[in-house]
Amino acid sequence: MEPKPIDLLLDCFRKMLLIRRFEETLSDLFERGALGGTSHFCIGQEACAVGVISAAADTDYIVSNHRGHGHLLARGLDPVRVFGELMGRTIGYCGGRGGSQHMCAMDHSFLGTNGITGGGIPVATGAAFALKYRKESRLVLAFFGDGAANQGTFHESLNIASLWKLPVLYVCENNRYGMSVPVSASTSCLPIAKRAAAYSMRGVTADGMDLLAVRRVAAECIAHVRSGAGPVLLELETYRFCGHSKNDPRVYRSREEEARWAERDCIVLLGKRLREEFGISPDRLESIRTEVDAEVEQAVAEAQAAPSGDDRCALGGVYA
Ligand SMILES: Cc1ncc(C[n+]2csc(CCOP(=O)(O)OP(=O)(O)O)c2C)c(N)n1
Repeated sequence: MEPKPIDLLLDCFRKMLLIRRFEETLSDLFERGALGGTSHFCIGQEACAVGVISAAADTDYIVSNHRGHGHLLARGLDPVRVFGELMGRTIGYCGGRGGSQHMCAMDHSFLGTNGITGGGIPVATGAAFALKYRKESRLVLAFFGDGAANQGTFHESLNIASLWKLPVLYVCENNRYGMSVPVSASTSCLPIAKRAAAYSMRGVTADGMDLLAVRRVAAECIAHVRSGAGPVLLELETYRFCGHSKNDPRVYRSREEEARWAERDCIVLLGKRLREEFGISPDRLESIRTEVDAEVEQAVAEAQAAPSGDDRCALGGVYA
């Protein structure tokens, strides 16, 4: 039986909180020296991942980028195993070998995060070709940033996907910056969705801070793609509240600009709508928050207690 619309929205709210708490906790772990290397957090962009992925089927493929924890958790992956992967534990989705930027979960139709800017776009396009070739009704969600939309891979992929009417929804999370470069200084054509016209395909822009808007527009795009009418380019206007990666003092933008975007925090906006339009009590929302906080704390403890990979594990999956 289909869940009631309000239950779906509450689940979206819960997932957005889970992603936010997960990323904040990860940031703390780095600061305390409990984790090495770096990571890219998606704090602020939660409505994009949750809105699009909740509008798709669980069997639709996902291809993600370097900022992929939100996409993984929105698909319903186990936070213990995502933390485990980041900590190099054998319980991680790739046995702890992949880490943040090389994490896949084939049994969740998650084809992987990807550290190469724009690198996932042709992977998604190839997967869409395979689906069409096999006459499957599934489609591919390809997530990438505004910076990636300036890579050759973006243009090559959209061209062939449109020509061959491949079942792929290209989702550009325009968070206004590629590292320190504002989109206005890097991109000749704005909004980015307008570029779809160059490839005779549909291009749509939506408010990436409004979960309900993202879900509604994504559902329309997905229906179009699944009907066989060809790919769609969906651009979501959003903002990363954090730096590009772990050590980024954000000298390239003002605190005033950040404060303006913080007023449109997608979690705060959804909470407000759930209370005012759907009659959900503040207590109920607060108890979801408390549950999520406890779940994340428990997930970190379980992942930390799990065994680390050894030499044998490191060589697993090496065939030649
Ligand atoms: C081919 C390639 N060039 C450069 C980089 C370095 N790099 C890592 S993330 C990033 C910015 C990507 O910006 P965007 O696509 O807008 O995604 P965002 O980080 O904003 O989510 C760059 C240039 C890279 N990883 N791969």
